[in-house]
Amino acid sequence: MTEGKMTVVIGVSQLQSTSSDILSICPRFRLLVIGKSGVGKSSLIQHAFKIDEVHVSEHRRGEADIEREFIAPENERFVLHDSQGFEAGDGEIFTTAKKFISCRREMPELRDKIHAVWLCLSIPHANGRLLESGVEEFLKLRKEILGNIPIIAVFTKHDVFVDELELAAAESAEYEPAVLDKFKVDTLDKLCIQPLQDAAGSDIPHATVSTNEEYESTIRQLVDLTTTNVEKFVASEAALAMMIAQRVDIGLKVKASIAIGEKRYWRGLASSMNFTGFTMLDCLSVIHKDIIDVWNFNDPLCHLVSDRFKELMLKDIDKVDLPHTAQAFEFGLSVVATIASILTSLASGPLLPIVVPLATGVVVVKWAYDTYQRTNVVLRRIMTYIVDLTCIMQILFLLVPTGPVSRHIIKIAIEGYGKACKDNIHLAIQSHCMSVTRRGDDVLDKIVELIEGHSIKPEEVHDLRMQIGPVDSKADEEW
Ligand SMILES: Nc1nc2c(ncn2[C@@H]2O[C@H](COP(=O)(O)OP(=O)(O)OP(=O)(O)O)[C@@H](O)[C@H]2O)c(=O)[nH]1
Ligand SMILES: [Mg+2]
Repeated sequence: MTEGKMTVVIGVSQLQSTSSDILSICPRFRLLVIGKSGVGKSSLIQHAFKIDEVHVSEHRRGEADIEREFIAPENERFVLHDSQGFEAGDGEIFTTAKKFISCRREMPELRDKIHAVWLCLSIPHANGRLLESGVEEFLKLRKEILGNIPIIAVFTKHDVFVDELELAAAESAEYEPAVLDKFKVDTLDKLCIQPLQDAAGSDIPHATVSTNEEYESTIRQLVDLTTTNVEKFVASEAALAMMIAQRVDIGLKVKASIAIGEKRYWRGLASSMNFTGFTMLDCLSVIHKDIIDVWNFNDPLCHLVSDRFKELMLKDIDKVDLPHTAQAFEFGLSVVATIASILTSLASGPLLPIVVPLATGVVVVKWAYDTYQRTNVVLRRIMTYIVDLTCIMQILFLLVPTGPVSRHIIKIAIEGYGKACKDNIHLAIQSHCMSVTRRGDDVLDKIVELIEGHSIKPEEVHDLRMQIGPVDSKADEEW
């Protein structure tokens, strides 16, 4: 992915993408992960940011070097510093880490500072010790060492802890699920949370995680907690960089899309700020870039910013044969049912490429070359484009959690959206735009309402992916 600023230049004025502005201040989320060898640091990073195992293992076991910037080619929006654990308070690793943090704190630019620390700790066995003396020392001095940088204590391999307790409970005679659940909470409190708070005070944030598939929500909670703390104590640009970099929480993606949209172009829509003098294609391209940047898919061939993809997005915006009344539907479920049936038909029939009808030779709809004007039709087209694209991004989030994004999968997403709910959404926008000329806030509110009303909840993602079943991420074809 390029970091160059996307600008559309006409005459002297230009359209500057909002995401580029933010990413020029903070191009990557800079995370320091501390923990002894084998605690699960690399696995955790792999799951939170969805990077390849190859790159994780390239960054080899036991060779953590805090100074080294690790940037994964399949997700360039975060940079990792990996430190070994601190066995003794005065040890060399501890001193190196303190120096490194202090040096980064001195750096003036937000992009160079550490934005958050994950201190990874193994959950000890009964009566075992949580904190080695070096870690205890670090926690006691944390405000002095870290200043405002949020630190989150992360208890790893929660699944192993749960399995062990369940096994022990199953062997004992009085096994009762409700009692067991309380026992798990109490044990974690006694072994981890209490000792942590004794050393670091009760205000230290903590999370318990596992990289096992059915525990994905634990990683999401860690990512959410980190984002909230970064927003509060570091800077909103760094929090946005985290929302962009992470690939486990669909809710944070939607939130970041809205946050970036609200900053400039969506808000300015009805007041014709910004867009005057530009073609519709220019206006939509800058909005397109903002949204694609936020979703940060692994898209090495840049399909998502290609003209062909934009053409497909533009194609049905003016479709006239919409239903008369909108049908109620649940976005996630209806999309998934449609996509599952598309996949079944692909699997059972001959391997025909999916054809999203696109008249050959017609490059872009004619109106795309018209100059922006503040009319209800133009407003409707832009609103539709924003909502459509955000919906399709959500579908891709279900289909390709790790990427890479292929044209085949993009077409499945477009077709699935088209069949499942597009007409209803277009109808809602049409009726909104039919009435009197809109004020800016009104338009913005409607876009946000439609996006939020058609958003997939983070806790639904796992089940929806199961319903879709496996997707062949290697299959590809021409547009
Ligand atoms: N059951 C279970 N195993 C895990 C979990 N996280 C990591 N592991 C396993 O624990 C081992 C060590 O994990 P890594 O992520 O390599 O640990 P690390 O902290 O990066 O270790 P170093 O690179 O040596 O510092 C691997 O075999 C992982 O598969 C987890 O949540 N549950
Ligand atoms: Mg590692």
